[in-house]
Amino acid sequence: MSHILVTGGAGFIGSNFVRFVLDNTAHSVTVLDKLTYAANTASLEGLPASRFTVVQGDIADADVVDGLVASHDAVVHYAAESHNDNSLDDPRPFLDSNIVGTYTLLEAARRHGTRFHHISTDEVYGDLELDDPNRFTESTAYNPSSPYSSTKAASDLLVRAWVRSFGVDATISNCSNNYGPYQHVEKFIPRQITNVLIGERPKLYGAGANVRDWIHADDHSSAVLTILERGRIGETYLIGADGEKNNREVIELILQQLGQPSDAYDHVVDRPGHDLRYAIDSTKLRTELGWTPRFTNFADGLASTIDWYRDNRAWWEPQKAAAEARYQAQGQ
Ligand code: NAD
Ligand code: TDX
Repeated sequence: MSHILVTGGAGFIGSNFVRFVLDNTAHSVTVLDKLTYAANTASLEGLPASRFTVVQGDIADADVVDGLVASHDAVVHYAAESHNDNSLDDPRPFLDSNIVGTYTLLEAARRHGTRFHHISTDEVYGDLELDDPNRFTESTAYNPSSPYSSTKAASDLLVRAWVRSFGVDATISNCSNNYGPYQHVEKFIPRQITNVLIGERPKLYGAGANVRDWIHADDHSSAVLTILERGRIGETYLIGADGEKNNREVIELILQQLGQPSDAYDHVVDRPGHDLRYAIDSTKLRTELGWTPRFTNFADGLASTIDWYRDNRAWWEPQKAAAEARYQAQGQ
């Protein structure tokens, strides 16, 4: 049995991993989270107090980080500023949390010999043409586009350097777009579901031909636990579930599943520098570690996500007005 420190555990994917670990293992978990606008402690309600604690703190605060890293067997590092649109508006918090925060954690892992797993994104590889037969693999060259993805790329490179130069016991995973319950309403899928639920029209950036490779957050969590337990130190694993869909298809499916006409959405101003397509080849993770996703039908996973937002208005309603005010200021 291990004590795992989960940074960013009050966010969307971090809280999913915390629930997954507590449900499926005997490990105990401490969450370290700054509780930014993106966090929601309601996502962690009802977890067993004997195996679970939350510490509010900044991963860039070396004093807080040192004691926690010293007293845990492993760090799983999710904490980050995560939203591309916000990074276009104000990049600075992305540098502080994603780069300096990761550096601070790595230094503590180095001092204390603590196992470290770094959570990253497929966006570090830039984007693909719609008709490119290739998908991203572990050997694709880094080519990030946005302030967000460039800070995530920087953090990955720091981890690789700390493995090679200082012998830190680290692994990295780069995952595609996640969906599921507990995702902040600023993100694409929950924004459109909650728009329909409050009588607003969904908002599609540009023509909506951009492709994202969707994976359910539960499948991301099972992959991360697999890598934490059996991954080879120093290795990178790509996580994906063959879920490519363009944004227009996703909006139309959401509208259909909510009983609306499938053209009842608005086109709004496109994201500057908008990546065209992401696509993951997860062969290494599947063949080397035997991982497979459980959610292989996107329409079914989306339907259960819609049910969750319909049944959990108290979780998302307090975020909605502020998120939409930010979009309105950007013409989106
Ligand atoms: P999120 O925005 O929902 O959650 C991020 C959490 O990190 C929040 O709880 C926030 O309070 C916390 N945090 C931010 N800065 C912090 C700091 N300085 N110190 C401590 N805590 C801090 O994000 P998410 O979608 O759950 O993403 C989690 C991780 O997964 C990120 O590293 C992101 O890059 C990566 N990722 C996300 C996706 C996706 O589709 N959402 C896909 C691949 C990878
Ligand atoms: O209202 C919208 N309309 C729209 O068309 C919003 C919010 C988004 N979009 C488009 C932009 C993207 O093509 O939908 C797609 C998905 O957008 P986001 O949810 O903002 O995700 P993305 O930019 O793809 O990044 C996500 O996946 C990779 C996460 O936010 C990142 O943290 C992760 O690294």
